[in-house]
Amino acid sequence: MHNLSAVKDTLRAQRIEMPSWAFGNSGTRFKVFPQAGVPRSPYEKIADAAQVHLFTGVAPSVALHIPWDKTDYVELRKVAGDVGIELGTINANVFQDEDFMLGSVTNPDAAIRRKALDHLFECVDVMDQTGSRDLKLWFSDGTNYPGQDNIRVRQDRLAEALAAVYERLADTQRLILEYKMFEPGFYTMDVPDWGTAFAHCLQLGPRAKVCIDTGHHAPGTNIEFIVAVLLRAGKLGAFDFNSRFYADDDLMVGSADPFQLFRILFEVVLADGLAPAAEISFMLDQCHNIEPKIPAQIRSVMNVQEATAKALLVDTEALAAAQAARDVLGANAVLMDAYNTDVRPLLAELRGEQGLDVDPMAAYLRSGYGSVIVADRVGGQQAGWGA
Ligand code: PSV
Ligand code: MN
Repeated sequence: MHNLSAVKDTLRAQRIEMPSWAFGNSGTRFKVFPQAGVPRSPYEKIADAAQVHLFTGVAPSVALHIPWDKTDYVELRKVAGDVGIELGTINANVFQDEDFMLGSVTNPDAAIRRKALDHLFECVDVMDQTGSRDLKLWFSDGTNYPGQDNIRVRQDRLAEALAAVYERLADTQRLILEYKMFEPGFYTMDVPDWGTAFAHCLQLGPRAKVCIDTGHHAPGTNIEFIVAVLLRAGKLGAFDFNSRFYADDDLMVGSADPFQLFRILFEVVLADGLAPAAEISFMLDQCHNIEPKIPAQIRSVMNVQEATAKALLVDTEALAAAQAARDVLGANAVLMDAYNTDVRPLLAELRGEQGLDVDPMAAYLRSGYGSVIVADRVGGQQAGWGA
C-alpha cells in the first residue's frame, strides 16, 4: 500500500518549468493567428508565467530562448524574482539565421560553424547572468537528400562543437542535448534519436545529459522505455513535455495520450526521478496556436500533476508481488488501477492545504487577469517565433 501523505509530499514538492515562448504567438508554417493581450517583451512573458505559478503553486521557473528573449538578463532576473519566478533553462537558437540553411555546428563551412559556436558561447554567458543550471541544445542540422553531405563527418563536427561548449560550462552547469527524428531535415537529422544524443553525452562527461521531447519520435515509439534506459544510465537530464497526434504537434501535454504521460511518469517514479537529487528538469515545450495561452499552461501543469499523482499511486509492492508470481494480468491490473483512479479530489485537497484555490483554472478565469492584459497591451510588437 502507498503512503498517502508521502504521495502528497512528493506532489507538493514537484516543480514544472514553463517555456517563455508558450506565452507568445505561435502557429504553423501556414499561419500564425495573433491573440489579443499577448506579451510584447520577456518581462510580460514573465508576468504571465507568474500567473500560472500563482494559481498552481508548482511552476516557479521559466525557460528562456535566445535570442527570442534577448534583454538585460540581470534586470529580467531581478524583476522575475520580485514575482516569484526564477529564470530556468537557456535554450539556444541556431535554427533561424539565414546562414544556417545547411546546418549550424555541422555546416560544411567552417566560418558558419564558428558563428554557431559563438552563439552557443553567448548562451553560456547568458546562463551566468540568469543563474541558470542548464543549457539546452537542439540542432535543426541535417540533410534533405542522400549524398548531400557526409553523415560521419557531420557527426565529427557536432562532437567538436559540443566538446567546446561543454568545456566552457562552469562545474555547476549542464549541457542538455535534445534529439528529434525529423524536421526540418527530412532525410537525416544530425541528432535524430536518443541513441545519438546518449553517445555524444557519454563522450562529453557527467554534466552532459539527454532531453526527451515527447513529440520528437516516430509514431508508436515506446517513450517510457527510453525514459527507463536513460534513467538507468543516469543520463536523463530533462523532459520537453507536449502532446502529438502525428508529428511535433506541440499540443498541451497529456491532451493526446494521457496514458502515455502516466507510463512515462511511472518510470520516473520507479527510479526516484522526482527527487530533487535526480536533477531532472520537467519542462513544458508547447505552442498554443488556437487556445488562450495562460489557461493552456495552467491546464498543462495540471495534466502533469494528475499523471504524476496516478504514477505515485501505483501499488509498487503489489506490482512486485504480481511480477514475482509471473501474474501477467495481475501486474497489469495493479498499474491500471492507479491509472483509472480519479486523482482530482486528492489534488484539490492538496491545493486547499497549501492555501491555493482548489481549482486553478476557475480561479485564474475569475481573476480577470486575461481581460486586463487585453486592455493594457495595445500597440507594440507581440512576441512570437523570431520576435
Ligand atoms: C524543436 O522542435 C524544439 O522542440 C526545441 O526544443 C526548440 O527549442 C523548440 O522546439 C522551439 O519551440
Ligand atoms: Mn523541445
